[in-house]
Formats: sequence, C-alpha cells, structure tokens
Amino acid sequence: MASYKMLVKDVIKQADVLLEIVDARFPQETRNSHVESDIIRLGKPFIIVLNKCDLVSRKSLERSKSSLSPVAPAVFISSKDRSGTTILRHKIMEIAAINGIKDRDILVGCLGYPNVGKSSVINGVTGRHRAGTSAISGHTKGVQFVNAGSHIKFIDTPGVIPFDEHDEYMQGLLAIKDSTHLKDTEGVALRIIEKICAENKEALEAAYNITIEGQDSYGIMELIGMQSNFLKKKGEIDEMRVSKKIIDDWQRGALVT
Ligand SMILES: Nc1nc2c(ncn2[C@@H]2O[C@H](COP(=O)(O)OP(=O)(O)OP(=O)(O)O)[C@@H](O)[C@H]2O)c(=O)[nH]1
Ligand SMILES: [Mg+2]
Repeated sequence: MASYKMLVKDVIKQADVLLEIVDARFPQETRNSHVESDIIRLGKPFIIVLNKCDLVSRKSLERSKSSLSPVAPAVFISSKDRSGTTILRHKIMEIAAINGIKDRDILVGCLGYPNVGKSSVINGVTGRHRAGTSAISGHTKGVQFVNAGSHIKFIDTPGVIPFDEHDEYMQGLLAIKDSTHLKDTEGVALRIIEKICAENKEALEAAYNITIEGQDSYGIMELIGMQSNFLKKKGEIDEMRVSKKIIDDWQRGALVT
C-alpha cells in the first residue's frame, strides 16, 4: 500500500497532465478520491477518461458526464472500437497548451484501478499496440513510458489496488477475480443484477430474454436461472451456476449498463 502511494505521487509529480481512467460502466466506484486529491494538491490538471463506453448506453453516458463535469473534464472512449481517442488526444494537447507546455513532449500519467483499460487507452491514442494489455488484471508491471507521437509521451502504471482487498464486489466488477475464485459468488452476482437493474433494466431483460416486473434481485436471478434452465433435481434453480454465468457475462462485456 505504501509503495502504491509513492508510485502514484511520483507519477503525478513527473506528469504534466494526468488521466484518471475509470470504467464507464461504474465511473463513481472506479474513481479514487486519494488519487484525485493528490493530483489537486500537487496542482496538476487532469482528465477523467471513461473507458469501455462501448459497454454503456447513451443514457448512462450522459448521466455520468453531467455528474463528473464539475470535477474535471470527462472524455468517453472505447479503446476497443477506437472511438473518442482523437478527442482525448486533442483534449490533452489543449490542456497542455493552457498550462504553458510547448516545444517539448507532454508527459501524460495514466492512473486507475486494475483492468479498467489504462494500457488499452494508451494504445488507442497511440494508434498502435505499444503497451501490453490483458484480460487478466495485474498485467502492467512497473511504470512504463510509451511514446505516442505528436509530442505526447504516456506513463503507463500498474493498477495497484488501493481499495479494501476483501471487497469482493469490486473484485468481481473489475474482473480481478473470476467467478471461480470469488467466495461470495451469489452475493456478487446479486449486486451486479441490482446495479444493471438500477441503470438499464432493459439490457438485462434483453440479455436473458426475461421480463422484470418488480422482482427483487433474487427474484430476477430466479428468472434468469429458469430461462437458462439451470435447475437442480427438485426443480429449484441452481443459484451457484446462475451466479457464475452472470459474473462471467459481466466480466466478458456481454452485459451493458
Ligand atoms: N469492451 C471493452 N473492453 C476493453 C476496452 N479497453 C480495454 N478493454 C479490455 O479490458 C481488459 C483490460 O485492459 P488493459 O488495458 O490491460 O487494462 P489495464 O488497466 O492496463 O490493466 P492492468 O495493467 O492489469 O492494471 C482487456 O481484456 C481489454 O481487452 C474497451 O474500450 N472496451
Ligand atoms: Mg496495463
């Protein structure tokens, strides 16, 4: 934890502009107040980058944008579809110019939780696969410098976990642990259901071909179980199997919010 804090401070000190990369499906949960207050304390400009916006409805994106704009400029990008990457590049250059950086490389520090797509965002803006990425979290080891051309140089960082390591919900959401490694598989699946239901119930209905009519999250899990035919011998739903399916679907990006 201590070394994580030092790494973050060091990157903030070195960088001209910081990108706080968050997952567009749950921007508030993947913002980090310690990181943001360090950036503000050290007087550096920052952009909140909502990555994976291909997994989010237009409605949710607009909602996120209005809630984040008082904090910092927010840019939506999908590294996967390469959308928003030019806007991000321009925003970085604009902010650097406002801060008087000219005739030299702009050093851009990327910070964020594991697996949110820090390295992918860098590759998206660079237009090449320069930073290593992986579906398994903890891929980037140590700080790496990536030249993006047009006087932009990125600092890629490992996503070290500053939240409670026992928070299984976050570990499930961020795909830090897959469904076979979570202890409270059902609890995590129920919270994912609650989350999608609160934001985009229709997406859940479409993904599992169900109709939600006021059921609670457990009732919805039962519907999904019945629809998927995940039943035990006596006809009750196989909660573990359904829970694993929901977590797997979330982690592979098959459920939108
Ligand atoms: N759907 C979708 N998936 C993405 C996007 N960006 C990244 N991913 C996926 O998210 C996973 C993590 O991406 P990385 O770029 O390695 O994430 P990271 O934050 O650098 O991860 P660590 O270095 O392990 O902390 C990979 O499976 C990527 O394919 C995106 O815009 N959309
Ligand atoms: Mg990485």
